[in-house]
Amino acid sequence: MLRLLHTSDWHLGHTLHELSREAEHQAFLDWLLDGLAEHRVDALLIAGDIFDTANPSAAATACWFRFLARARARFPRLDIVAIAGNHDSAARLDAPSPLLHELGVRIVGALPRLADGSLDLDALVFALHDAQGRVAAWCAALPFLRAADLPVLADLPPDQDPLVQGVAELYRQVVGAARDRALEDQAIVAMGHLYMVGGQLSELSERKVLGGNQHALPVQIFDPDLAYVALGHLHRAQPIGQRPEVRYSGSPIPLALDEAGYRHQVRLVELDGPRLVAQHELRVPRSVAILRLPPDGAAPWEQVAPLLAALPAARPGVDDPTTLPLLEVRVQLSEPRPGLRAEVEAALSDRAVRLVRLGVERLGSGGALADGGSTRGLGELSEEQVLREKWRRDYGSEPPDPVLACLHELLDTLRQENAA
Ligand SMILES: [Mn+2]
Repeated sequence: MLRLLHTSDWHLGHTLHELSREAEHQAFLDWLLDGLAEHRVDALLIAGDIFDTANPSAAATACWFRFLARARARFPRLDIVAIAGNHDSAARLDAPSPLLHELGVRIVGALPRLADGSLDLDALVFALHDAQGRVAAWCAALPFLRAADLPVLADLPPDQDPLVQGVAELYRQVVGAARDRALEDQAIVAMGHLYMVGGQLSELSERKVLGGNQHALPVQIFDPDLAYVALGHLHRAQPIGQRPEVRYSGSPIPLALDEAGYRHQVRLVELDGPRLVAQHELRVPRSVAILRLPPDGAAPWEQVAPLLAALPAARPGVDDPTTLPLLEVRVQLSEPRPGLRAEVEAALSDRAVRLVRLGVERLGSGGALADGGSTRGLGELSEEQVLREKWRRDYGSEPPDPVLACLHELLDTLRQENAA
């Protein structure tokens, strides 16, 4: 029996509308270490996007190394394999490899090649060991692939996409090398950071991938003899192509406000001999709450204000400011309210929350003046007509008289100044 724990898309160093996620990441990593013990995990697979940016902060880098050091100290026999995602700098992830290799941590940042240009398969295929220290599986790991990583395939039929076939060819080579090494009772596991056909995006938080991998890849690039495929890139956990063994684990913490209602997880995978026998979702506890008020979408300020007033009061000196709930406020406007942000901030000044976003919804269609039916140019409209049109678009109503009076007063002043 071999127990794998599959996770991805940690995005260490992530900020949500400029608020640090350090406390959430730390809580996740503490929970993960305990989970590795509780579930007697033999191998930890981290399928890319370890960091949020190619140039992670010192704090994010320290968090990564601290995790690896603690995992190694606590679980001397745990196999750890991590690949680069599209957010990671491959070179930066690889840099400490000589040191980490000595600690039994396998990192695949850039695609490693030998002097003759062929893949360095020994740097892409790793033995995974069971609790008795026997090799129980082989892991074929490819990092996020860029267009320049892909082989140029001669004689490709015109109906075949060269990028898709290039990725498929690399998996053929690396999985083939794992097969060459595997005995009959040893499983083969693959890892990748890519966008698969049929994958469900979390609307706001996955960066559109560049070059070769903006193409969604068909699930057939993974042969049916693979016991499990640990994928990264999509932030919601899901199997692909009705193949329960081809899986995204999703990210462990919410990376966008629209993930507030989604339960983040890591995957616990059990292999027996060459076969997958069970997999479980391990839900990651939410260490920092995400609140959206009102919960069902924007409402007029008069309805939102009491909701904010009802939030728990701040307890200075008692609350840990880094773990206070993150709050999105959604207000519907039927007319301009220039002081809204100040009003919201004042309402929250003594509440135990952190404002991440103030969303404003206007009642009108919100289109630009040029959209819409009118074929008249701006020069053919009077100033008042422009204001009326714009107001209708934004608020779905006619501007109130005092606003129109203000406009005419302003125009009179301008005309007098021009005449003088
Ligand atoms: Mn990601």
